[in-house]
Amino acid sequence: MNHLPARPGIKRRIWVSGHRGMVGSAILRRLATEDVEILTVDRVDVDLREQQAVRQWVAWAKPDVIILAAAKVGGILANDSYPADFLFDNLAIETNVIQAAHLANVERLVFLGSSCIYPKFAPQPIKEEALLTGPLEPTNEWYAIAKIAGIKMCQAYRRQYGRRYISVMPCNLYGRNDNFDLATSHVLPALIRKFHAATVAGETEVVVWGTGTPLREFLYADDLADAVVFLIDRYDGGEPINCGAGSGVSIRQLAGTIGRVAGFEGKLVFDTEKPDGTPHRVMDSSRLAALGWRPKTSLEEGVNEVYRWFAQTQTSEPA
Ligand code: GFB
Repeated sequence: MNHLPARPGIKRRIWVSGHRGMVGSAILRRLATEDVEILTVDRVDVDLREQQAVRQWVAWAKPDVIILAAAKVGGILANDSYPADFLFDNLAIETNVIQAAHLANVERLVFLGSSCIYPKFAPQPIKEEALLTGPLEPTNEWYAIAKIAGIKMCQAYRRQYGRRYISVMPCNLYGRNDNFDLATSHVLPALIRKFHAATVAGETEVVVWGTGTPLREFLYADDLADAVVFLIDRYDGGEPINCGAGSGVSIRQLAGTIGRVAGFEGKLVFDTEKPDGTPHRVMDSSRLAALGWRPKTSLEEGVNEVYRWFAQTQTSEPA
């Protein structure tokens, strides 16, 4: 589906920052179906935490649109273990890219945040208005504070300079090119790795962190990519806009789904020494639905796809 019509003879230039990550790579796949010019730059050439390097790159590349998908991300344990890195890296990336966009007169910018910006006990499903109405979840408050600052950067440049920069808040995401490292990943890729390893080795147990009761909402990264491209020309407000799958599942249910996909027949063991994090986190995405966008991929379909992709990378890796 084409969302970004080009003016005759002039292609829009879109810089996807973080193009090697799960979200950025999904956005590249999505933009490949549009008549646009895609710009990317590697981390070795421009470290987004370096202000001067970012300013120079944006001034030179002259994008019409920036999609700010670059971020330091990780699961509950990584967030809890590296607060300084999550706070500094994300603040630096956001402030550098958004200010450089303004200085270079970039027309549109889409900043990607996270559902963890909302208070730990926000009423469910969480509406955009819940922002800054209560304390954050302690395991990820550093990341959340940085992402809230990114929303505020967009709002401030919009208010002071009339910049048309917007913020999109995705729920928990999963997809190809995710981080599958058990110590630092999110739950879905971790469970894909654990169930795959257990099935291949014929093990009878898989360890799931926490109590299994927390509720999360999982969106396929390719669906998010479609929403981001959709929103570039469909939304122009200062308030963040939620982008979720529409319903939540418990971690126990998620483990059941992944176990089924993997063909695992053993039992689940819950390690309650590990943190649960936010008890319930499901967003209200009716603002986005009212604009005419809905996700296409069910959790079962998405998990199937990512499981097959992951299993393939395991067999193709040299022993
Ligand atoms: O995805 P996750 O690491 O982060 O964990 P959050 C979600 C839930 O899954 C927690 C449980 O209750 C975990 O205890 N879980 C069960 C596991 N087994 C595992 C496992 O093997 N690995 C992991 N990682 N979790 C993140 C934030 O919160 O959500 C980030 O830390 C970000 O800042 C992201 O906002 C969207 O969903 O709790």
